[in-house]
Amino acid sequence: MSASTQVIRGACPHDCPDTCALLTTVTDGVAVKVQGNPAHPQTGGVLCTKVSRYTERTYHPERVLTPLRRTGPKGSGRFEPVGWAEALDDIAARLQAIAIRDPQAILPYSYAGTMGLVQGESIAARFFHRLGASRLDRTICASAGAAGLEYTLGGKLGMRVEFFAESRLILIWGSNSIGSNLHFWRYAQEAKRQGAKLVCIDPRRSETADKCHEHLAILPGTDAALAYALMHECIVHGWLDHGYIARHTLGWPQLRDRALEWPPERAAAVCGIAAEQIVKLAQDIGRCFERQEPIAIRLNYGMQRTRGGGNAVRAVACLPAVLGAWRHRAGGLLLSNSGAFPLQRDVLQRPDLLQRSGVPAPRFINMSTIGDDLLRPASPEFGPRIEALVVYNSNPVAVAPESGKVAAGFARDDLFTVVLEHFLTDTADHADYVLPATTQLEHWDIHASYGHTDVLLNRPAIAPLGQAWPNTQIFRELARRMGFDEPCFNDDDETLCRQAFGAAVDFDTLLQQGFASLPLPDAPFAAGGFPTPSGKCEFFSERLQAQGMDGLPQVLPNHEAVGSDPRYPLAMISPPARHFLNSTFVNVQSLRDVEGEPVLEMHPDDATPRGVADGDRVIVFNDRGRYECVARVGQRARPGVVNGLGIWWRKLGLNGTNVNELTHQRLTDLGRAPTFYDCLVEVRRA
Ligand SMILES: Nc1nc2c(c(=O)[nH]1)N[C@H]1C(S)=C(S)[C@@H](COP(=O)(O)OP(=O)(O)OC[C@H]3O[C@@H](n4cnc5c(=O)[nH]c(N)nc54)[C@H](O)[C@@H]3O)O[C@H]1N2
Ligand SMILES: Nc1nc2c(c(=O)[nH]1)N[C@H]1C(S)=C(S)[C@@H](COP(=O)(O)OP(=O)(O)OC[C@H]3O[C@@H](n4cnc5c(=O)[nH]c(N)nc54)[C@H](O)[C@@H]3O)O[C@H]1N2
Ligand code: SF4
Ligand SMILES: [Mo]
Repeated sequence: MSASTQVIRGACPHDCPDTCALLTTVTDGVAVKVQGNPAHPQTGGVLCTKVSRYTERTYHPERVLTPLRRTGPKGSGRFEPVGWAEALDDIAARLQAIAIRDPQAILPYSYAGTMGLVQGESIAARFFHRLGASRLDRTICASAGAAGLEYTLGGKLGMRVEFFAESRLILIWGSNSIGSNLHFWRYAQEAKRQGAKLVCIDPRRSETADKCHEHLAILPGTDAALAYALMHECIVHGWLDHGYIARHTLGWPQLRDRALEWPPERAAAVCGIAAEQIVKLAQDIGRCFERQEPIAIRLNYGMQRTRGGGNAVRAVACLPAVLGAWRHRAGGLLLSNSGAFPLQRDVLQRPDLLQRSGVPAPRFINMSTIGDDLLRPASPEFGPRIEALVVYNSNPVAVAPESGKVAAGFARDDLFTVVLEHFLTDTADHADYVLPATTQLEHWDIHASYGHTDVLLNRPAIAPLGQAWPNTQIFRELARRMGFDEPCFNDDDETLCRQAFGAAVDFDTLLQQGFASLPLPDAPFAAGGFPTPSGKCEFFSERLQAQGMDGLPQVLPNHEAVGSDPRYPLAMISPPARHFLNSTFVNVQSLRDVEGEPVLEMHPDDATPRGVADGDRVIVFNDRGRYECVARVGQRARPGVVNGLGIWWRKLGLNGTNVNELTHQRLTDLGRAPTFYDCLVEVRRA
């Protein structure tokens, strides 16, 4: 290694449960290679293909490297370079003018472009709190499942991912682990080598389903019915841990009665699969139960994007308690462990600053209905019309549902829009100003994880490219111009990293090795101790009942259930393409080359009667819009369901739209989340 070569420890910033530890090799100030840190057990020295190409993204010739001001119509993507001072002075003045009338007419829009706690919601949150802007209800991904867990287990807590390697039966439920949770899949494979059985529950025959022993290709949104039928079989056959149920659960008699209404035949009709498949899975569960072998469920967010998503998570989350699976560290369930992190959110985000804004409790705007909300006039219920948007870490024009309306909202001439970005995305194309942000290789950050239980530190590996600034610096400079003189706006990024967990995580360990494991028990609920009001796993939720809802997990039909509209006979789901991460990486040529074109997977039973052959260009449509893509006819799709793999940039698609042109803005039962996979369409040849 030459004297000018260094290796810098970092963390993958992407919205992925794996939160890998990175090692970036820097030669003469240039990042030449990004690898997985072999010292971090969860990463094991391995990265996914996407992030192995990180330098290609960082040094992409189309990176935005100076502030830009719009010169063409909104959406045209025509801009001119402008200096930082000029851009920030103008932005501050424009926001100030709106804030004087009503700061709630200003809305921040952000999500998980980076999962970093510092470049995510730290100075930005302080800024918008101090301003009194509308608050964003961040629901676009996980809030239905989060609510389902919260009402059942008491929080986003579950099995430690590493112990899946010791499980004997693993249900991979609503997750394409090979594509979106690769490091979990390594543990599942280890278990498989030790003789475990793997079962995939997914409407799509995903890459993961290919590699499991069994695949239950249920219709989207029917998971609760399946969970109840499995409970039915456990009750009928006596595969019940009576001791665990008695000591650590609430509402068993009611749950038992409800489950007995769901024999496998009834559930099979709802799920669109053979009853034998359900019976067989129940027998696998029963066999493990009788041998006292650990049974584990890797639940993931793919199964909570339909109307009943929250209740479906509740129903599935009851199973491990019924079986007493939590007694073993390799048994139970994992959806997310993010509740295990001792994050000092209020220290980072300073919601107390709302008191200084003059608007102590600004309204919430649900990010999943941004299409409608941008087009909504002022009214007593809604409040002021949205006059300004500040977007960072997100690409709503591509990722939010019913994107025709989102794009129409962003195209409003009377809307003032600022976008902090790396690239001219579909969203940035609609901005009045685009501000160049640094990437993970160029800034400090600190990370929790939703798939493992380690904290990771990210140190900058290279200097910011061009004139790019970290999000934090952009908001610090805006705060100064708005006259916000609270000392917390001077905190630098390393200080913010230290504030995130305070004394709860040893910062020296992070500085030295790049990661630190939380001190957690091996089996979180082996002896109960659920953080619910009752301290038990709540099969029956009095909190939900008090809100006028069913206290038990419900089986809810989709908003757009199959058969409910003869014009649109096909259900469409839109799970991620493996080589993109949401809409990130779509503009990285080597990854786009692998994905080829926007694809719709169809079963031959649906393709043949429509005269669609493999490789044909097709139009997918419903009342909301049309999306052109290429049909891939084969066994990945089950009959009656088409898979429109996401999430392409609209402008890189075949007709300037993407799959969200077809999705709608109706929400889930719990958690106010979008229902991307609850969508009816029809398909014809282009
Ligand atoms: N490569 C890659 N990795 C990613 C992402 C990405 O875009 N690309 N996205 C990241 C993000 S933001 C998230 S939230 C996580 C998501 O993590 P996961 O939820 O594990 O992600 P997916 O791979 O989308 O798996 C969802 C699976 O659910 C299936 N599915 C759809 N509807 C239903 C249903 O009603 N019931 C059941 N049982 N299954 C259903 C889909 O066919 C799909 O195979 O992944 C993260 N990782
Ligand atoms: N149809 C359909 N729609 C979906 C989904 C689906 O499965 N199907 N999945 C949904 C899910 S699970 C999610 S989580 C959302 C994801 O939606 P988003 O969170 O909006 O994710 P991305 O599309 O990856 O866009 C993130 C943007 O942040 C930018 N970015 C990254 N790091 C930084 C930074 O440090 N600073 C700044 N300023 N910008 C940065 C990236 O360049 C990128 O353009 O999409 C949802 N939309
Ligand atoms: S996207 Fe996921 S698997 Fe890939 S490097 Fe990042 S954390 Fe690891
Ligand atoms: Mo997500």
